[in-house]
Amino acid sequence: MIDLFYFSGLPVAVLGLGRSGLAAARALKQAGAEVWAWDDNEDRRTAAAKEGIPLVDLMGCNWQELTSLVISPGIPHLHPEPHPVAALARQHNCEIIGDIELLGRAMRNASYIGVTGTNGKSTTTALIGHVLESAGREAQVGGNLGPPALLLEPLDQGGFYVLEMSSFQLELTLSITFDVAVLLNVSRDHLERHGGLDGYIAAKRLIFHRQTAPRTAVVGIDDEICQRVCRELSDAGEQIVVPISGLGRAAGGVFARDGVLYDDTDGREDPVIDLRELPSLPGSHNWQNAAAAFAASKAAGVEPPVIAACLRSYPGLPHRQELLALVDGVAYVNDSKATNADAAAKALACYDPIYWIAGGRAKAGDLSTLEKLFPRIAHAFLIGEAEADFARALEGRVPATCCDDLATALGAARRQALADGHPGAVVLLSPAAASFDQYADFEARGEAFRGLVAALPGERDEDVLPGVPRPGGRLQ
Ligand code: UMA
Repeated sequence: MIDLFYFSGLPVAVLGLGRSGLAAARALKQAGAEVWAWDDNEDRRTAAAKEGIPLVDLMGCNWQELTSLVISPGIPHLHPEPHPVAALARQHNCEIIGDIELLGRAMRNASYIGVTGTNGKSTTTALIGHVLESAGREAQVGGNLGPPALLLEPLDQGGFYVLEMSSFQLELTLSITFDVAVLLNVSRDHLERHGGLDGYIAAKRLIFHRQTAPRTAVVGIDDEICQRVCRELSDAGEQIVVPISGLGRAAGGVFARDGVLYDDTDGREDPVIDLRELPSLPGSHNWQNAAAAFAASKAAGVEPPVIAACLRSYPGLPHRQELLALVDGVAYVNDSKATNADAAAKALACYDPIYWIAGGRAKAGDLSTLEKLFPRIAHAFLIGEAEADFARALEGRVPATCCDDLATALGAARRQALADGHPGAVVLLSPAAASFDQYADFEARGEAFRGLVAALPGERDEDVLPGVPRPGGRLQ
């Protein structure tokens, strides 16, 4: 746990006692701060009180005494409307910060690598952490992918915090200047929390805040928004800018062409590794993640051949195109992390034929961006609040069945895949929707799927280790 010594003896408000907020309240209490904690959910308050976290109703307290409100990233403080407690804080000139800001203020000598983007940030963060740790550097990996920042270990000079930064967290982090900042891609997501697309892009760009050379910006150029950001940063010339791509040449940067990773940062276009041989990084989206991890790790001082060896040994993350089992010749892939259409597109592009389980709580954007991939989908099995909308979007294009829940969908998908008997069939949970209508979060949804798949009858291919993608990655 991080020592928040600088708040010792001072009152600090904490709103939200979920994963990040509870860790913040504990760290503040341990540092001797006077914690005023609150959560709108009574169960969360009761759980916090049980472990001695002092509760104070922040709507009725004396704000003159407070200088800081530590707010959980999931709680709106600007859009669509500020939470009433955030509004009160602002009214009283009380700073509104997040748990990662608390980490930054405490650990001033360590280096910071931040990773953001709409999709791929967990994989890239984990990959950079894996490279640094395997290369013998001291590294702590957390943030949006968990563990929460304040549960990480303290680090001194020479140590690296590798942090996945959501747009919510970036808005609440004021004083970290990232030594290496990665922006992977931007597509429409969380727009309601940022007052629209421009606000979302502005939040993502905070990752480059105050960077000057030799600090490094690693920027994806596989979408138009990030291409523009990359151009603007290069023109401004403040920091070193390394463009990255999973789709083709990125002059002066790191890129994958036809699956082979090249390093052109020294203008030599050195081939690094054939990414098609890496089972845990299937698809061009993962090649972009690998390019970003390569560029970031090189900027952090790791030698290219060492990075290549570490990419080879990367084991992959749960809930991201995670192959769970091969039963009676049908593969079951858990991609519960795909909470929007753009993320689902990445997985849909990797398999054929697909028995697709999708749905949940719909987000901004619709399935029209997936149209090119429809021919790969043999049948869709729809769940959750979005099922009627998704069924309408697929009508006449992809056979679809409304199944309400995951267990029913899995059963139906399995029966259909077995009846069709196509080689290479994949039952893919890649919901293109949030989980909150039926589950606590995407992890709970993925774990539920894992449990259901584990209980399937049939003959299993024991070469497929749960949690480790199958050699070859692509199952087609
Ligand atoms: N709460 C209130 N009032 C409200 C809303 C919420 O009191 O009006 C309380 C809830 O009752 C709950 C707490 O706030 O107790 C939840 O706070 P939170 O939503 O910020 O969740 P945490 O458990 O603290 O998890 C957060 C991140 N969640 C979000 O950003 C929504 C987690 O990212 C992150 O892993 C964790 O901190 C540790 O750093 C998850 C996520 O979904 C994975 N992130 C989004 C994404 O990836 O798209 C950004």
